[in-house]
Amino acid sequence: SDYSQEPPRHPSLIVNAKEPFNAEPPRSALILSYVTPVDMFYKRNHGPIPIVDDIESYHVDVSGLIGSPAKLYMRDIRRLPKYNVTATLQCAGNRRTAMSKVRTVRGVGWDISAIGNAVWGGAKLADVLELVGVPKLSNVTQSGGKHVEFVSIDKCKEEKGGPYKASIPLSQATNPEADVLLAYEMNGESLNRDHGYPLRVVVPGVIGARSVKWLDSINIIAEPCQGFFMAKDYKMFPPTVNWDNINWDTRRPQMDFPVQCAICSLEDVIVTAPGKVRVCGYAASGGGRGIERIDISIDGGKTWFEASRYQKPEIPYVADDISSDKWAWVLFEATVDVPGNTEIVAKAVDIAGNVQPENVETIWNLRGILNTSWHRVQVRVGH
Ligand code: MTE
Ligand code: MO
Repeated sequence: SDYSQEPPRHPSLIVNAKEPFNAEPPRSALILSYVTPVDMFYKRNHGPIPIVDDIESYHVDVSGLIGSPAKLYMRDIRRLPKYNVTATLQCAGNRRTAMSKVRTVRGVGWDISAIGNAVWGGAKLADVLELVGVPKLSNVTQSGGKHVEFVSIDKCKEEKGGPYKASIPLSQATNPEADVLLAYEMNGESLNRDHGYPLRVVVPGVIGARSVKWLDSINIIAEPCQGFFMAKDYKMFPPTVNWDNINWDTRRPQMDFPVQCAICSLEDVIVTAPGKVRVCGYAASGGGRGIERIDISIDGGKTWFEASRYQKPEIPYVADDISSDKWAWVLFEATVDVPGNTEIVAKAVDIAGNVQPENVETIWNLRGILNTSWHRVQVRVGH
């Protein structure tokens, strides 16, 4: 593979793997703004960043179980109504490093910043599919299509040199309220190469792995995509499953992400004088389930109080209304008084009442995905 033409990146990103390039911002930088700046947004790749230099001839082929195949050029996609959707993208591997401390897991290590919140601009996939003859709110096409597969331009070793791919159900793809986008803008600017130029899928509320970058083609298919990242990766296994007894077919590809939160204003272990400490972070839940509240403890989880939260600042380049913010994270804040050595904990509750699990041990899995355990910070008080 050729990594000689990678785009420039912000020097303060923490690089977890160089080739393919995988990097996240320092946790303290992640919460400086509600909308994550593009250069500070985590980058998760499985191969070299493709180069699309002829935007005139660039197009998406739509085929499979539809009436007739179609070719969509950028001008066709830009002609459709444009939506700005504020959505948090989170890698299923976020917080993997902490899970690997329980027992070894396989995968790129991530601290707590494999997540970001952006305003994605583009056409709704439901409109795109309607344009090629698949009506809104379809569960199945006339020829039996039930899933929408996205195939990329990039090449990755897991696919034996083939492209990255993923699929979502047709019912989600054709539902305008699911806000699935073919996005050509990120935070009001043209998408950059790292994040999928010229066109990427954004599936709000779902693990990042399904938001295929550098879209090459769309296939309407009968069964979920059998690509590596759907069939042999990004599945959640119980703690008893190991590399000797794993049977990938027993589990569904992970789609929605569970309720999550993390403290970003403090490192895992802090040394401080007695007194006030600012506890700030993010909370998000998948499937369009917003955040109900964030609980903070300064005694390791014995007693709790509620953090204050905010979600809706003015976003200048979004004309009138953000069509919805149910896909977006909330940032939270609390100022606490630390009496002595202790553990600060944060846990979030989503609008369905789902709560984060107390311990990482109970959700340990061999791929190290979906570490959503209570986020803990050790406080050592010095004088
Ligand atoms: N799309 C392609 N074509 N290739 C990839 O490697 N990585 C996926 C997804 N889409 C990937 C991809 C994963 S695992 C995640 S978490 C998100 O993209 C990351 O998107 P970002 O790099 O824009 O943050
Ligand atoms: Mo990911």
